[in-house]
Amino acid sequence: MRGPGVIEVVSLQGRSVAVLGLGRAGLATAKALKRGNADVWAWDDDAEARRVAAGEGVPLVDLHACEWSDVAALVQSPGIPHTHPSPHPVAALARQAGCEIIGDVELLARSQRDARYIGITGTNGKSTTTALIDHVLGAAGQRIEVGGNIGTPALAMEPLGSDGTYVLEMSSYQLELSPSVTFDVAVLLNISPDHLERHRGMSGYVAAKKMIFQGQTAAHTAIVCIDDAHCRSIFEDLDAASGQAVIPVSGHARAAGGVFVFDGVLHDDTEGRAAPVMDLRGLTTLPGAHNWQNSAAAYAAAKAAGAAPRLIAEGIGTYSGLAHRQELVSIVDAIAYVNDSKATNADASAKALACYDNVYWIVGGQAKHGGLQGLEPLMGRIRHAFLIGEAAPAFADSLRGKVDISLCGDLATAVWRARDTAVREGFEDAVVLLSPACASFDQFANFEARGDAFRALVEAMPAGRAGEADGGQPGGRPS
Ligand code: UMA
Repeated sequence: MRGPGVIEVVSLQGRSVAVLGLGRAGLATAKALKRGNADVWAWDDDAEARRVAAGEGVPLVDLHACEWSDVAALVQSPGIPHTHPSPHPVAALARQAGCEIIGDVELLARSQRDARYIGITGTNGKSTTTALIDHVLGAAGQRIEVGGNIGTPALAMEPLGSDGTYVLEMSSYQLELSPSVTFDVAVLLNISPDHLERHRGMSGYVAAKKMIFQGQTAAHTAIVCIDDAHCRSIFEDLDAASGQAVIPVSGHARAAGGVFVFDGVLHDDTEGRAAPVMDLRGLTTLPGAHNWQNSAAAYAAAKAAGAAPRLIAEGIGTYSGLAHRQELVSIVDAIAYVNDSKATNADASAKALACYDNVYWIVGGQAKHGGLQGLEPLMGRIRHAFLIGEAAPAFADSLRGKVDISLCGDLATAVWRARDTAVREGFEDAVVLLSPACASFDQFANFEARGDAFRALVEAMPAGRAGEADGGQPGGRPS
């Protein structure tokens, strides 16, 4: 249930507020501040972004060369460094002038004080868990707005009163810029190395993730997945401090007093009965063991937010999945086509590869540090790898001798060759999987554009055995 309206940030009415970065988050911030009658000084280092912002009525001031003594706050886009590896020059000027540096979620919490807040963080799975909580609570009849790192900027959501809940995916960047946000329900999924240069190493990254629990008291709930050592230690600290309610969650092992998945069955032990709730095996929109962790965390969060267990289970069962994350695009001639374009590193691709037995794998793009490292145990699942983009020659070297490979250059060639090969080999449960383990920027604007291109190619694919559609030429494409 969604109501109409726009957020006005009135807490800075009449004050000068600097906004740095005019992407999605910054533009929404500048507009919400302007609606609340703040004196907005907005800036982006990119001339095109400034041109777009000016066209939308956002006042521009060069923040590199302005008078900082009267500025009440600097609101930064989350991706712009304010401490490490080195502070952006504008952040350095603001700090010198004693001006607070915050992000859009902080402004949301200051302006929508009556609403409830659910925050979700973790290295992997946070978008899926956020979307799942949104879906489950929405299906249970609650008034929900969903945003944050998942895509909709915090200040582009609608205003909510005490009957509403913001469900926010929180990146480590956003957590660092939200010094006074306290979540009624806070979820930490997992922690593995990521964004280390921005947090000055692993301990800084873990500390940023831990901020999801800041300010919580007995009225709040902390949900911590205990499947990795960092999160287990955070759980133990919170549990020992006995401030908020602390619920342990596991995607693969029993978690006393918490919510866990064992042998694919979701269990609820929060009332001391370890009651089986639902079988997660066979949910095609939540494939793989990594999604068991996401489902268990979403169940725990929705229950803490007051939804009935029966409605939560129904909601998990009817979840339709997120685009670009193991998204089943279509089944053509008994071959499944799966779009996992969001998998921009080997760790993310590993999770998808582990879900299928006969994979025709489209991989490549702009390689990340470590390349395909860590994927060796999954090679038995790959029938053939179709290599695209800049990374193709290096990936060919690392895959040669382990799996069959084809150098395809672009995505369209890879899709059609994968289709031909899968049809010809005739394995049961064959999957053509786009899971690139790479950034997209060498050939696409972003991972969404890459996934959309894959979807369009699959949707344009006629049924009928490969090669027959164009008169029997193997590898042929329809016009
Ligand atoms: N900019 C400068 N100076 C700089 C660097 C950047 O002016 O030195 C400007 C850029 O020109 C750009 C703007 O700052 O115009 C920032 O744009 P952006 O694309 O980085 O950010 P937004 O469009 O505002 O998107 C942000 C989040 N981006 C990042 O955290 C990098 C989005 O998360 C989020 O969905 C969106 O706000 C809405 O809340 C994306 C992301 O990549 C998905 N997140 C990272 C991740 O998931 O790993 C953390």
